[in-house]
Amino acid sequence: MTDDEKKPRIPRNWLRLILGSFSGALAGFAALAVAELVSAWVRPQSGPVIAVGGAAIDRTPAGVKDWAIRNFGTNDKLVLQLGILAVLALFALALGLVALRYRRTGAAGVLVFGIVGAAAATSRPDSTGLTDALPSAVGAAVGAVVLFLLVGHLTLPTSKPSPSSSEEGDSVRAAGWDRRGFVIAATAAAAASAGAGALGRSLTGSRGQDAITSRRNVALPTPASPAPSVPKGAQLRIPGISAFTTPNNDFYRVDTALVVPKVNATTWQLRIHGKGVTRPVTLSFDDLLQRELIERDITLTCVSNEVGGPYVGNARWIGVRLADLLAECGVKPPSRGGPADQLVARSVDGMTIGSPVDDVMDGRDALLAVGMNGQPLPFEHGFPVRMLVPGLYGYVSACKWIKDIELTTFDAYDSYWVKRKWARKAPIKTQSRIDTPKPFARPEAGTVMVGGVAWAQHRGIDKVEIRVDDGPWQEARLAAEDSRDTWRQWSFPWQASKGGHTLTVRATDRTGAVQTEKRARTIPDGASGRHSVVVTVG
Ligand SMILES: Nc1nc2c(c(=O)[nH]1)N[C@H]1C(S)=C(S)[C@@H](COP(=O)(O)O)O[C@H]1N2
Ligand SMILES: [Mo]
Repeated sequence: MTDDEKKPRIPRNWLRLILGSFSGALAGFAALAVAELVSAWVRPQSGPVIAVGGAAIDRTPAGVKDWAIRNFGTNDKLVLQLGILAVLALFALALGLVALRYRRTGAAGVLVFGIVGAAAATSRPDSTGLTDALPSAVGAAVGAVVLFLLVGHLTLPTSKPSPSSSEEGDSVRAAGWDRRGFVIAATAAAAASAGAGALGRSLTGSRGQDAITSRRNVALPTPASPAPSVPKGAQLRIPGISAFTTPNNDFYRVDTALVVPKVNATTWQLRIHGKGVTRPVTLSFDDLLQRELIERDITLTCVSNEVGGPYVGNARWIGVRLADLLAECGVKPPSRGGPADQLVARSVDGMTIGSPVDDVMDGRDALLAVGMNGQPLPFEHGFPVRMLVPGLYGYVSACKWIKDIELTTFDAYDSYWVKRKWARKAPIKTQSRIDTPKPFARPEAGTVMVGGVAWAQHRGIDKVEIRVDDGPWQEARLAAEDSRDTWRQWSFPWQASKGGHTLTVRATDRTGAVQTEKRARTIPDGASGRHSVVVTVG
């Protein structure tokens, strides 16, 4: 009796199926690992998962994108990439099974994925040419070969009986595979792929070193027009209230970039051109730093921020006044007879963001920002230069990693989000948020400090009111105002009685408009309605 007969064994057919799908998975792994290595050499953005992910983001309907941001927040990109990997894994397993029967077809199936990845990579807006196809193409070719070879060991001809037939040898041959050959080939493929993948990862990690060095070497000049210091009373000392100035690390991030662009400031350029630009220019980062810089506190808000949501932050920015620069280039706003009503900003990653020229040039502090809270812009927030226009949602004003400004018309061009059904123009809606108490908090009866923030950028906040349950609106105490371009804190000492209560907040801006109670979704031009919080007083 051999060992084989004593052990309960997986039926041979099943084992073969398992090994077949395992071969598919291994081929997929090899393809991705090799693609990772090649993309480290081409560009990290050219890898198949990043390219397909980017294409998926661009094709995601507005509603789904909003749902993803809502449910996954800044993790939306991780979830997307895991989703792509899961789909790939399923197909890889299936191709392995196909290859057991049809060896060439299975291997060719791997190539189809290479074509999809290559097509996605070369059609990305930031694609730098056909070399972007290489990671997917080379990866898929290697994956196809791996699958072909591995499955070869599982599909030995069964007709020829082995001359040196031990009992075990017979059973293995009869089932149609070469166990030793398979184990050796699979181990080699796995090890080589893991090595290629790890090498690719480490090369990608060390890429962008020039950009990192260029950021480290930035010395922000003292602004000619510094921001007045934040008034003492602007930051209330209430536990749980948002910091008046949001630290860079806590500042929300919303963008479509699966890989944060690392731009070298020393080679960065910004071109300004288009309709009515009588003196087009191309500026370097140093050109910008040598201009007169201004420093301003500006609160930025995302159009995808739901009522009570987290996508709003306030920072102290340093930058060049965009209106002055445009005027030097000969740009006139339409209100003064200029031919262009839209300013389209383009980023190095292919984003396009359109802002009304009239807003940019109406005297507000629209910036080409180079500094955020005393630091060069963090890479995540647009290093080396981004745009900001106080009073407009980010998707129509705040282009990060900017490289090009084109003057055109709203009739002639739809920017990225407008193509995806968001509004052409989107001033920030008057909003307020209760920061404390948190939803479902259980404060003790007595005085409970209610506090939060309210914003109506470029109009200013004049009043905040609180309503307890269905009671009357009661005025909250407003913190000192920093500027009408920033949010404003407020507090309300609530005499809380035992039981469940709903607190609701509303703000009034300086035009006298009261924050509407009409609920609107974020699409197409920002959420409206009133934030409320339910608490149980004990
Ligand atoms: N290049 C680029 N710039 C971009 C975006 C983007 O996806 N790509 N998103 C915009 C949106 S929708 C917002 S709300 C702000 C967010 O800026 P932050 O990530 O620095 O908070 O950036 C804007 N600028
Ligand atoms: Mo946004």
